[in-house]
Amino acid sequence: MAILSPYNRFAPMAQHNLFAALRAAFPKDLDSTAVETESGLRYSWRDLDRATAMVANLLSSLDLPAGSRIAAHTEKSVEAMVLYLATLRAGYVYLPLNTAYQSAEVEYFIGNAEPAVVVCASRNFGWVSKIAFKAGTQYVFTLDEDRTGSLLERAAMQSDVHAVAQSQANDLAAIVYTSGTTGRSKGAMLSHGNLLSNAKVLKTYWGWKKGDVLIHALPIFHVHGLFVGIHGALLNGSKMVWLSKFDPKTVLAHMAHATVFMGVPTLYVRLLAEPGLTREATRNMRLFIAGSAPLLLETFKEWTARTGHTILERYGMSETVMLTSNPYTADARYQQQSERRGATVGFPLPGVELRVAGHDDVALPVGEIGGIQVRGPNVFAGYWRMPEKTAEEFTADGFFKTGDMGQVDARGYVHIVGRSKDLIISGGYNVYPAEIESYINDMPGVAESALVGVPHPDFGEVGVALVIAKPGAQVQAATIVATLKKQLANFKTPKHCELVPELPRNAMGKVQKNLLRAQYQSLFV
Ligand code: MLC
Ligand code: AMP
Repeated sequence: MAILSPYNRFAPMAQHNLFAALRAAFPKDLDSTAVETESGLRYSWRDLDRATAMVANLLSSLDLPAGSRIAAHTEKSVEAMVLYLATLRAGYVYLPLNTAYQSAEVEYFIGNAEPAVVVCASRNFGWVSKIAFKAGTQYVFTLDEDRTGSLLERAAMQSDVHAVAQSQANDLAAIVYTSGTTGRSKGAMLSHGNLLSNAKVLKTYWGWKKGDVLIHALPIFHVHGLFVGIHGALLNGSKMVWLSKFDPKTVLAHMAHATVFMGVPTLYVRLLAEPGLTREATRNMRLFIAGSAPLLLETFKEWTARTGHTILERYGMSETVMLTSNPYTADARYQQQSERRGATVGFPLPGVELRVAGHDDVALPVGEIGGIQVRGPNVFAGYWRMPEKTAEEFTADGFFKTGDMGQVDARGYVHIVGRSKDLIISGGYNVYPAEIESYINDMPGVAESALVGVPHPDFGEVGVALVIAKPGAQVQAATIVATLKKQLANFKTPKHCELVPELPRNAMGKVQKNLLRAQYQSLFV
């Protein structure tokens, strides 16, 4: 029987730090390859361990208050992933920012989150540091794709041994900004417990196994590439083929020695345009996973016809990580259904309670359409410093209102049929119409505008802006687009802009966006 020393009378606190769990899953052979880049660089598991220790030691040496946010506005690189893992390791809170965001967007996020540390590309240091120091940030480091920058220079002076910070399951691990269901962008607060519970469920549900190799081709500013991809591979001790940017030919070339691929629907559409996508080219692959936006049934079917593989579609959100998934193998809860069905997002993941509810937040009968609401260990703690907004998005019995409309069919499959939130999902990126409209409305000569999403063969959905000019004003659509390009992330720029004499309105005077969507729906298809 173990005897506790009088100096150690309390049982050690359970460790809930997400990095500790990922580190524990590293394979025994630390010198084997953990990450391989498109340029042939190889990082061993030992490299990942040492590099995260050094960056974590650097962060720890800064004496930051507990709960400090570490913001990253950096291009995708293995070192950018190391920064994420080191932030977890040191017990701080990671704040990823898409590098497409321009100054007004970055100013909002940094002003709202007040990070203690900001890491950015050296070419952006001038304007990013100005914003950060104004918001009270203490340290701004640089990190570039070619493994240079002050972050790594400073980390190189640190020890490569670091004891992982002790974390509770409820401690914050990351804040992910999302347009949410209404209003300005909100920071979804995700805990170590949220992220780890979801990663563990997916490891089993998707049948991760020894020898799996993930092709990682998604950006790491958002939930899909940052959490689903990285946690999936690391928790399985699996190698990643790390591509800084999605390129269909490069992805195809790596399929011969990989087994798992994850992508937003646009990636599948672009791969299908490659004549090299064949059964032979995908022979070694075990699993193709799609999500972040609706996968068209025709893409799903064409993929099966071309490759013999059935895409597994799943559904998630920044606020909840993954919620539902088509089955990898038979799911005992649903009469051993093992079929991956196109145009559905499968079943609620183990531990996730999902209901389709009416206005009274009560579950509707099978087949009826209502708002999708969810509850579970993966659901976030709330929006950063927005208690009222958080309260609005939860029901009295603790379900989170996703803002997606759906139905559950008789076999238990969840179907997403639309959104109650005014949101456009373009190539897997969220575009919040109210934000774009406010920028257009502020332009000289503009009286009013409306942005609607219409079908697009490549991006799935894109924004179309309809603008009314003030009487007598000379406003050009091309000028509006060019001005937006300078002000906002490029993916938010409408793909079509048109001056119109009026907008259709209902009796209350509200713009009828459904009529506009119907009018412009064949513009690109
Ligand atoms: C680029 N452009 C886009 C765009 N991406 N426009 C609309 N929507 C997008 N998603 C713009 C470019 O700025 C350029 O404009 C023009 O379109 C053509 O660019 P491109 O070269 O074809 O784009 P590319 O760089 O190849 O990027 C396309 C892409 C990328 C699909 C690879 O958008 C991407 O990686 N998307 C994935 C997003 C993602 O990871 N989402 C997960 C969110 S998490 P111009 O005018 O400059 O020529 C989430 C939760 C969950 O949703 O469930 O997972
Ligand atoms: P985000 O706020 O970027 O996390 O985006 C989350 C939103 O993406 C969800 O609320 C859905 O509207 C959408 N989404 C994610 N996966 C799917 C999917 N498989 N099918 C349809 N929509 C999806």
